[in-house]
Amino acid sequence: MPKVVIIGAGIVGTSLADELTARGWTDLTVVDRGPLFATGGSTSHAPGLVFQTNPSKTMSAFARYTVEKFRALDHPGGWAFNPVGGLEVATTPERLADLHRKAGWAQSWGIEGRLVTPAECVRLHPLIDRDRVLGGFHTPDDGLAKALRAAEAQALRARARGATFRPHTEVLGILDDGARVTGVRTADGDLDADVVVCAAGFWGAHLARQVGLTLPLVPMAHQYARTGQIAELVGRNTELAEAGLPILRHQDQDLYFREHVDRLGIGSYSHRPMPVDMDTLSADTAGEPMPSMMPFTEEDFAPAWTAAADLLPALHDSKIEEAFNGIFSFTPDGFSIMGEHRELPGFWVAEAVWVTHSAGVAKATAEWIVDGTPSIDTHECDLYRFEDVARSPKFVMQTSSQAFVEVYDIIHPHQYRSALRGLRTSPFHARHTELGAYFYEGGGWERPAWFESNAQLAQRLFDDGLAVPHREGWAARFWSPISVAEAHWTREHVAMYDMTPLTRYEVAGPGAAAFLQEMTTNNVDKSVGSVTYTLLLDHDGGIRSDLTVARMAPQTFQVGANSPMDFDWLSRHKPADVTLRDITGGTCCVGVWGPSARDVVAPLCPDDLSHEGFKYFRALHTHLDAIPVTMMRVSYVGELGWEIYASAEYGAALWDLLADAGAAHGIIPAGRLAFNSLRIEKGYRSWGTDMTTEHRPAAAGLEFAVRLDKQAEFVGKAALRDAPPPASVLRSIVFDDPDAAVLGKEPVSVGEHCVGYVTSAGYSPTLGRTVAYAWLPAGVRPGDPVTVAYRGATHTAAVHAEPVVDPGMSRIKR
Ligand code: FAD
Ligand code: THG
Repeated sequence: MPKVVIIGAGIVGTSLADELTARGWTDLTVVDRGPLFATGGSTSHAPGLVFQTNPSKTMSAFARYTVEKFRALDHPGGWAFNPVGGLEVATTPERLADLHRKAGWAQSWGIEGRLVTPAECVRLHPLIDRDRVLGGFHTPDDGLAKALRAAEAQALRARARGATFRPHTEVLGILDDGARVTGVRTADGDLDADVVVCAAGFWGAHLARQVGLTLPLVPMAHQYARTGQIAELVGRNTELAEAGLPILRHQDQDLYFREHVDRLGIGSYSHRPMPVDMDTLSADTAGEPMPSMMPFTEEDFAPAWTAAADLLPALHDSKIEEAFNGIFSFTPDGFSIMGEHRELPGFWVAEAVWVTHSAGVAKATAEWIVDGTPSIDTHECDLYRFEDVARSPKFVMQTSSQAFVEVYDIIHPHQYRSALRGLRTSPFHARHTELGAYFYEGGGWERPAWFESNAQLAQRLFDDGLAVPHREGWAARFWSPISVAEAHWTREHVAMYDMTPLTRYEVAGPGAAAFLQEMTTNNVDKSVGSVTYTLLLDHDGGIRSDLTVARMAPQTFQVGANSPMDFDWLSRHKPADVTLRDITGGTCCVGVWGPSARDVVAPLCPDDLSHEGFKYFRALHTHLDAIPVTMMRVSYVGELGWEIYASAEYGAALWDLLADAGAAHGIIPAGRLAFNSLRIEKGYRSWGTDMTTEHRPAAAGLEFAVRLDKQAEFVGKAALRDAPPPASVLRSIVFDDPDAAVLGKEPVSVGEHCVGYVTSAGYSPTLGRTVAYAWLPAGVRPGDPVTVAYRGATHTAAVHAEPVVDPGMSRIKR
């Protein structure tokens, strides 16, 4: 049986000890630098509010599991979870509208919740000033976690199964034998281990750095205060129950509230970000009750107090009695950090986890460690989701501070970071700027969303009758009708797209072909010049990514991938006779697509670009004019044309060459919005949004990329053989109203019942309607009507046969 050491006996470490021992891994020791179980970490003072609704399906599922588990925990001291319910109030019209979006997420992810009137808000929480609120969102299954009791109850279960808990044992170092982790060093001596899990809370980044691992988290102070006795609360709660009113959020003022018997606790995110300097932590917290508590800074709390009393007038007769600046972890994207150190097998992290998600994260981590694959999609929390640039101290600090400031803000799904822009630009960036590109940010890259230079063309097309949806407000943000014209023009003429940010690797060496055969689902061991669409699966057959694999030489492949997690996955499995190199940054790519693409490119190329001379899904090293390029006849937008790659130094010349040659054919630059609309109407999925490890190929409509008859025993093959038919499948739906827009994650209903949710959506220039992908029960068939709830409106739509556009492939294969 493997020997496990868990560093940290907070809510994460104890929950993980429970989950691992429950799976039979009972040779387990949990060490903590503090006493048990009030260790002095963040868990020791967490007020324990658990709001389950989250834009992320995974985070909501983590929270749901935490609630379910804590409700059933036994502790002699009393409850570990008090299901008082949750209430969020809106005091602005924007927030009220946004509560509809939240209600949508709740419905999509299966959390009970409903919108309530101001009168109902007051009925649920009588301290609320009726005149302040415009409405609320009530979630009856939310509530309070008693974090310390939950930690102890889980620890006791683990101990009963054989686990040991060692207080006052600080881990000073991580031990390894050059290949794997072998244990930890403490002041009391070394502890052997095959698996070490860092669950050290905000101290974790410090520990991980010792083994060369950057955990992008920032310990931040966050203010929490308790009032004196409040007359209106006297007699409402017993000491044991502590609370009866729902936990309350007032996000317009960055505040949350809970009862402590006859007092109120108030948490505030309205203050400046207060990152904690770990080098001076001991000095800064000297004299405080715990090492995770900084002295209270009253002036930072003043506006919060005023705003709190505005909402809850009973506070006017009260004052703050105790308060502190508590420390916990913030990450650049608000997600936790989970996974195994690639360079030091056996060293795992479960970091930046709220009490809310703790049991869910622990369960997934235990499954990952014991079974090799978590049963839930964890990609948003993956340790290796960060681009290199996102690991710099400056980036981590700035984006995590931003995440703190925005924690209760209304964030549009297309809203991109404003700080630290311009870090990664393609060689076409100067041209894009001249052309009036509106830039989105993705993976650190500047990506044109549309081009103002196309405004006149768009106007002309609209004047000539091209339909354009009427969008205003939320759906019109980070959007432009120009994108409709760009998409339409691509289908009618030709456009050029910056594909530089598309992640690409070179996989080379004597073992390259065999390696890719073993890692992916399709047959990639084909002739030089072949391109194959193929999938990376996990061991359960869940989709980890979709790739294009181009064989450029007998032992050299170019792989088009999706995220740094693909690099991580391939690296972990790579044999010694294969090299893997990320070539994204040193190269650039422009997609030239549309019916006139050949007319633009062929005259520049010495090779035969005819349909027969350069077939669909083939690749070629060649030249365009004097520029060395690799061309791939692949089109994510579903048109005739090529992805044209070059070494980065040729980029500017390549763009100008294509723009000049294309002028006679009306070539335009086009952006991500058009790109996205076209790929959706063409039926192409986007990994991470439309499908994840939660889905097997058949469910996602990607079985065509799986060759079960392939000789290689590729990763996931066995699981697919045994897989039952999928219960839900990814479908295309088309909205009836030409102006209907959805943005993703909206609940989809058949009749009265919510049966699924939207993943991504775009306005189809071909149909003049929004087309979306949605996960739906397998029994819901093309032609069936559905409804989609969008911020309080209900849109009707119908399931459509796929692909919606060009099922015969006549646009591409000509
Ligand atoms: P911790 O509880 O900090 O546990 C980590 C443990 O590791 C500590 O016990 C520490 O002593 C130990 N350790 C560290 N380094 C070492 C070492 N080298 N050797 C041995 N042991 C070590 N979350 C919610 O979900 N809802 C809330 O309402 C909520 N409110 C909050 C309010 C405040 C004021 C604060 C500060 C946080 C709040 N949180 C809330 C966040 C929540 O408290 C934390 O995210 C959570 O407790 C983290 O749990 P953990 O087990 O990862 O960390
Ligand atoms: N270009 C390249 N690589 C990529 C992408 C890309 N890798 C990541 C991501 N995008 C992969 N996604 C897709 C999705 C669909 C297609 C290509 C990449 C595609 N599909 C054809 C179809 O379904 O009709 C495949 C047909 C076939 O298998 O022959 O073209 O954009 N380089």
